[in-house]
Amino acid sequence: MTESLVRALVEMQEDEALRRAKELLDQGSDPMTVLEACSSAMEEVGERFEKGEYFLPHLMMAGEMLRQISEMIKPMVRESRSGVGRGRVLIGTVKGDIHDIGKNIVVFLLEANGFEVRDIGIDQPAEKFVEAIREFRPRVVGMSGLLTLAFDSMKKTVQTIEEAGLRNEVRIMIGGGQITEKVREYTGADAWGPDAIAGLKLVRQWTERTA
Ligand code: B12
Repeated sequence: MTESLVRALVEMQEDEALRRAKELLDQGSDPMTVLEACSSAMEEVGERFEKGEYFLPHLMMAGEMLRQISEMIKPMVRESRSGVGRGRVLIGTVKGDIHDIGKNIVVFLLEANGFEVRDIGIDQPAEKFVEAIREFRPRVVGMSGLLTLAFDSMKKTVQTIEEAGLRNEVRIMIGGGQITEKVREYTGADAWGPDAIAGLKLVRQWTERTA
């Protein structure tokens, strides 16, 4: 069902990709399945980039197609899952990294489920996370990063939160394409999530337990 969407994304056929995504959604496909298909297409785009077959403009085009598909999905997720103020989550992409499509998906899924989210954006240094924790007082802090260099930024951010005396006040989750349990251990975060739904589950678990 989703193969033609994946193909169109990988082959950079923007109109066809958007048309196919809309068709799938109109036919009642689960928005999360459509997003998963997009992610697997991005894997292949990334691989072509690594092999030197694709270049930066291809990554940019891929990002743009994905952004537009996320925009299509947003209202559907909002419609299907509603909730009331359940807790605060602070989220941002760590220093040195400007990827934000995945983070934005995490944000809209959390908001759709009734969490109050403050998104501090991309390329955010550790100090900005600390500043925002002091101001916003979230239960959960989420850090996103797709580059391998983001691992060090995440580690530094966890350390800085600890040095600021705020580590016991928040649970920290990390996520982004290359994150694994090993990376989580390295950074000192409490948990990691492979996708937005995993992020939502963590936030639910943490806010219910301490509520
Ligand atoms: C689109 C794209 C871009 C776009 C990003 C646009 C944007 N607004 O985000 C642009 C063109 C800007 C870009 C730039 C670069 N990119 Co780029 N990019 C990609 C690409 C193709 C797709 C990323 C994406 O959006 N995926 C889809 C989303 C939905 O997936 P996701 O982000 O992983 O998010 C999901 C989960 O991970 C999770 N998640 C995400 N965050 C969080 C947070 C929490 C808390 C939780 C729980 C879960 C979670 O939930 C999301 C939804 O399910 C990837 C390839 C790939 N395999 O990912 C390369 C990739 C990430 N890029 C790469 C590179 C090298 C670059 C550049 C350095 C290229 C260059 N030479 O300039 C620059 C870096 C700029 C910088 N400083 O950050 C490499 C990274 C390699 C590495 N080991 O570090 C990749 C892996 C490509 C590759 N295979 O070589 N890129």
